[in-house]
This record gives sequence, C-alpha cells and structure tokens, in this order.
Amino acid sequence: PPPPQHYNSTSNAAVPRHPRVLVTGSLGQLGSGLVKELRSMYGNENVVASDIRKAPEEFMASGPFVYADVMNYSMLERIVVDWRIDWVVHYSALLSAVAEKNPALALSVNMTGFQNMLELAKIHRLRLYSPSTIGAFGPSTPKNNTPDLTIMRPNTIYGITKLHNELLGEYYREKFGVDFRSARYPGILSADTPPGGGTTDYAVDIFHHAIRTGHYDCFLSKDTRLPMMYLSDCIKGTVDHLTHPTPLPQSVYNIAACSFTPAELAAEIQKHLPHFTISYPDPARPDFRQAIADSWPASLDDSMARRDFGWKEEFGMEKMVKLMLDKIQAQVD
Ligand code: AKB
Repeated sequence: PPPPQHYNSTSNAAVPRHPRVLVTGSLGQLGSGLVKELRSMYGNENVVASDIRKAPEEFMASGPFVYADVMNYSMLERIVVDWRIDWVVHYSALLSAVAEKNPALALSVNMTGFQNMLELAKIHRLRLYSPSTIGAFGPSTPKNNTPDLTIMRPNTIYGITKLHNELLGEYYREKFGVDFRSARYPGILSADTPPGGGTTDYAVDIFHHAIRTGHYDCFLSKDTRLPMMYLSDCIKGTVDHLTHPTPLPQSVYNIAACSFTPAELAAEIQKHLPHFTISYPDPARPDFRQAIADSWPASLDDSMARRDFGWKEEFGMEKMVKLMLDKIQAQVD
C-alpha cells in the first residue's frame, strides 16, 4: 500500500511529529510485541512492520506491513525513502542453532543485511537499533557477571556475525556519526510468540510440554546456566534504549534479568505442576546446542544499561514461570 496521504512531507521543525519507524523481521519472537508497543506510542501509521513472510490478518489490520528482504539494498532503500523512515529496529537475523546449521545463509542475513541497514543509516541519517546477543561472547570470556567490555572470541557463526555487527556499528558511529544502538539480549521467554531457532529455546519449549504432556526432553544438560529475560521486559528495555535522547556513552550494552539452569527452571515449574518430569541428554552424546551454550556467559553485568538508560527488569525467574504457565494454560483451555 502507498504511504498514508496525511503524512507531513514538508515537515518543519516547529511542528513536532512522531518518528517513523521501520521494524525488520517483525514476525519473529520479538517483532510483533515491539511493533504493537511502538504503534501505541507513535500511531499505527508511523510504524512500518516488515518481513519476508505474509503477516497474519490481525497484524495487517493494525498498520502498514511491507515485504523487506534485508539482503536487497535497493529494496530497503526504497522503503526508507517511500515511507520517510527515521528510525530502524533491525530484528532480521538467524539465531544460533539455525545459523550453525546454515553458516552461509547466516553470513548473508546477519552480516549483509546489517551492513545494508548501516549504510542506509549513514546515507539517510537514520537511528539504527540492532540487537546483539550473549552469543557475541565466547569460551574465553569470563563466565560470571560478564561485563560489557571483555574478551570476545565467539566460536559460533551466530556470535561471529553479531560481534562483527557490534564493531561495525561502533565504527560507523565514530567515523560517520551514525546513531547506532545495540543491546546484548539474553534468552527471551514468551508465551504467545515462539522463539526462532536459538539455543535458549528450551526455556520456552519446556512450558508448552509441561502443560501439554507433563514431560520435557531437554536438549541441554541440567546444569547449563544462561542469562534470561521475559519478553515484556525485553520490549520495555528496547523502547527505553531506542527512545533515549542521544548521546549515550556506549553503543552496545549488556541487558539481562536473571540466570538459571534447566534443573532450576524445572524445579520452579514443579512447584506449580508437581507431576512434571524432565530428562536430559546422555552426556556421552550431547546435542549440538550444548557446545553453543557452553561457550556463552552464565550471567551478565548489565550495570551500565541500568545507569545509562534506566534498564530494570520486572520479571525474575519465579514471576516469569508463573506467568508463562498461566498464559500457556489459557491457550490450552
Ligand atoms: C539464541 O539462543 O540463539 C538466542 C540468543 C541468546 O541470542 N536466543
């Protein structure tokens, strides 16, 4: 559809208007919640959702939705120009497990897609928010309370692409003044939108199995501790970071809410569902995602995000488990 007619194309500084935001990968685990939140803040017509798949009806009804292949520079530029985009939230990416199965595609989507967006941010003076991940750290990174600035030698294709993006974004900020912002997301838990092929996906799958079958066959070992967060906290943190008046002292921040192991998560679920059982892989034949998880931090130091843009989670593990169980139970009833 063409851009709405009422949009003020001769925008003058005396008439404040909302930023117009493009969200790529908006049909993923995080995108639909973020689009909804931004539309409630800036108006439906000011948030252009995009993806490479058809959107569900209810998604379309709430505002503009366009096809955007992030590997196609001129297609992206056309969207930015036609819709007079000011800010981009770049969510298109292959997550760790899927990327490890298809490294060539991960390089294209995660790196070429990001490079295209960064170049457009430079040329069209866009604010670019593109999340990074705990996966940008590696096996030689200090494991506990990992700070923003530390050893970063990721050994997964996902981590390599995301660290490349962090560094390139910082370079464009220094060299060209691009307003590049990024946060290293932990595993995200959500009841309504499924995760898309990551190593932390077990922490969502476990709830669906607990409610539907009473048993979960976990693909990670019982003591694999990883940082996690509930979706609404992630969306709030992202919006606060995205909308914070510039400049922030850093381009890239750690954010996290809590850390737990599969055994601790299962024990918390058992408080609500005493008959729930969980099994783990034979240590002699680990799932391929175990090595990915083992290369990541167990907990993050996110004090800089708390200091600089007021990051604060609402959900710890206990509150998150209760909400996940309630929401998924309601889907089944
Ligand atoms: C994944 O597991 O790949 C993601 C992430 C932590 O970036 N959820």
